[in-house]
Formats: sequence, C-alpha cells, structure tokens
Amino acid sequence: MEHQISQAIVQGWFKKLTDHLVSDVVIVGGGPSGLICATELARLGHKTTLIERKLAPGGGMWGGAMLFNCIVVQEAAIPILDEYGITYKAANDGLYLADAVESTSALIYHAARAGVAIFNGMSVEDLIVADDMVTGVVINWTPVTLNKMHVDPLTISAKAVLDGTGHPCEIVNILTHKNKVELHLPSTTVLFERSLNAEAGERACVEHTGEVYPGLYVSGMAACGVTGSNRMGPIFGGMLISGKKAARIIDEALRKQ
Ligand code: 48F
Repeated sequence: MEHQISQAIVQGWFKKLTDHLVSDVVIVGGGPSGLICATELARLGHKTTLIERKLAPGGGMWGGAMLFNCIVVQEAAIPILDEYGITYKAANDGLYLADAVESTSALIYHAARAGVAIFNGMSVEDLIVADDMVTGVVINWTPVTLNKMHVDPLTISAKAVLDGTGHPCEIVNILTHKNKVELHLPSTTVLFERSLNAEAGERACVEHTGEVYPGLYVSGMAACGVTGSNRMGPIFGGMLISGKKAARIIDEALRKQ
C-alpha cells in the first residue's frame, strides 16, 4: 500500500506541473491581491498558475495587525467579501471587521476551487525575457533558494506574469536589476514604498495596478512599491479591489492576443 500512496502523489503532482509548464498567466505570490487575481482569471477560463514561496499562501493577511488576527475592510470592498462568502461586522465610520483566518482561508479555497494550480514552497527567482517582453518565470524550491544551493531551476512560460509579491515588489526588481529596461511608469525605475498613510496607500494600490512592462503586471502592495506610494497597514479592501482590477486588465490583454 505504501508504494501506491507515494505513486498517487508523485503522478498527481507531476501531472499538475506538466499541465502548467505553459500557462496563460503566472501569479507570483499568494497574498490577498494575487489570490483574488488568480481566482478571477481561472474563473474566466485562463490557465492560471500561482507560485507561493511559503508553505501557506495568504501572505500578510493571516496575522491581522501585530498578530491580532482581525482585518479591517472598507465599504467599497464589501461586495467582494460577500462574493467570497466571508463574514464581517460593522466596526466604525464605514469600516468593517473580519476574521483574518476565515478571510485568508476563504481566498485560498476559492482559488483552488476555481482551478488555479497552486505550487507552494516554490519561489520565482528570475524571469524569462525575450524580445523586450516578459514571457515566463524561473522557478526553484524555496529550501533550495534559502540554502543557496547551486541547483539550476525550471521555467514556466506564460503570456502574462503578475508581481503580487507585496512590499518588496521582488519580480519587478529582478526585471530592472538584471535587464537594462525602463518601466512603463512615470519614474521608469522602482521607487520603493513610502511610510504609512492608510487612505493614500489604499488609493494608490488600486490606481497603480496594471502593466509595468510588456507581459509584467503589478497588484497590491507591489503596485505601491514600484510607484513610491504609501503603505497602508492592516486595511485590506484595496488589496482585494486591486486583485480584481489586475484580473480585468490581464483578461483584456489576453483576449487581444
Ligand atoms: O504581501 P502579500 O500579502 O501581498 P499583497 O497581496 O498584500 C499585502 C498585504 O498583505 C499587506 C498590506 C496591506 O494590507 O500591506 O502587506 O500585496 O503577499 C505576498 C506573497 O508573495 C510571496 C510571499 O511569500 C507572500 O505570501 N512571495 C514573495 N516573493 C516571492 C513570493 C517569490 N519570489 N516567489 C514566490 N512567492
């Protein structure tokens, strides 16, 4: 029986990877914005792969604020909580309170149920760049990258890649550090985030969600990071709306191809 258990896992996992080596979209980072974007794109029929460095997707949502595991969401994002079946109660001044664990696990569940291929414990360490365009990601096991083991990676090709890596905007940084490219932003380089201002940060993360280089998109805190916008702390409505917006923009771009 033991070998049959192992055989089922190995065969199932390799089929999932093989089926997604050529994807429509790769989402890097399973934070709230990446999870929503992935779910929406999968629901629209795009072959969507999500790579998450840690064992558990969810990013900065599990811990609420200072490990007080509640999150705050503003009125504008309440329809998304309803759509994803997340419960909440009114807090104050148009703000609502939700349980961080319920909210995070709901986003992960819906991504998996929508058909997103989620690879956890895996990191994106580089991009494939050809003809002035991002055409995929370079992947490796997180333990390999953490231990700095000299092991060559594998690749996943995609028509669109989303940097949903949050504060470090890691994927855009890799693009600009390794390649002499200019971003399609007023600054042309990564500006890095500003100090906390909840209202400005929430506005900016939605406003700056979009394509920053052919084939490469940003959402959530990465959209603030690349544009030198404020961080916002433990309010999450902007992340959810940003994920939806990213999905809409990527869907439109893919339909034109
Ligand atoms: O930071 P994160 O939660 O992304 P987000 O969607 O949301 C930000 C909020 O959580 C919070 C905030 C607003 O309220 O300020 O921070 O912008 O999640 C980013 C995910 O990306 C993973 C990382 O482990 C985390 O789960 N990640 C980062 N770099 C890589 C990566 C990488 N190179 N490869 C794979 N995953």
